[in-house]
Amino acid sequence: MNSNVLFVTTLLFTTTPCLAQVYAGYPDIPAEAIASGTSVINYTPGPGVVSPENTPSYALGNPNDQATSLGRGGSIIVTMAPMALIGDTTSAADFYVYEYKVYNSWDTYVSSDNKTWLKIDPVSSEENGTGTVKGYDVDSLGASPYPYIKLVDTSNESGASSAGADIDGIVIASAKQSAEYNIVDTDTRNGKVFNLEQEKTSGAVDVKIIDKANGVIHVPFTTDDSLSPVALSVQGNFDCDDEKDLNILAVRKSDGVAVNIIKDISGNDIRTIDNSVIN
Ligand SMILES: [Ca+2]
Ligand SMILES: [Ca+2]
Ligand SMILES: [Ca+2]
Repeated sequence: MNSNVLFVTTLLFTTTPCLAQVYAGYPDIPAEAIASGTSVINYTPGPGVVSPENTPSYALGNPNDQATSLGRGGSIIVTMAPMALIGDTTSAADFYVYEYKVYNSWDTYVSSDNKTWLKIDPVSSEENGTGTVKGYDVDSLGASPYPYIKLVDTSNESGASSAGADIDGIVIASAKQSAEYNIVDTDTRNGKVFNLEQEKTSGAVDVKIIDKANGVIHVPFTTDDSLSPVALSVQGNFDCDDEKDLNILAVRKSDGVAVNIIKDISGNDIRTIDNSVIN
């Protein structure tokens, strides 16, 4: 009896943290993030939004207290390539929008082709002093993958450089790969598999990380056909933290020079070595 109770307690403590994704300050979400916005397809701010709040890339990646303001009636279209949003086959939210500071309203749409847009209403909304997090369930719309998400300000707020909804990040909890890849090299570390790969159509280069539970994230190195990837090495402590860092060797197509590009597993640049100037 006692050992059963102990077992159940241990299980709860070891599994619960995996079910929540935490971004500093914001309300937690009951899901694991597997992708976030990787590129902005269109940004059309309303009047009066100026630098730095008109920086479209602030809406990409994980929420980090840097937000793109939409302005009155403004909009932004974001993709999460090489991933595409799909339903998780339940009524749980499949993606989350993080809006910074004082709440400003917006409408949310998804699209399979960047032409036909389906409006989607939130199934959850949490707010605190840092901002607002809304969750959206795409199973209610049908089963196709949605590579595009569009947000349109409805706040009617104008006159400030940060007017309108302030989009800090879009976090995807259910997604699949939207593209085909050639795998160039592979490495393993601490039970994770790291594959250096190139997308067949666009030439985009990334490192795909597969964890023990077959969870997948992609760390982009280029979004275009500018590199020929050669080799991958996964190592620690390039930037003196405990995270593993990714070192790829690639040939830069513009001048044929071999470069080492080193990023952390969140995709942040650490160092690039141009081998034509290193003897
Ligand atoms: Ca769902
Ligand atoms: Ca706001
Ligand atoms: Ca941000």
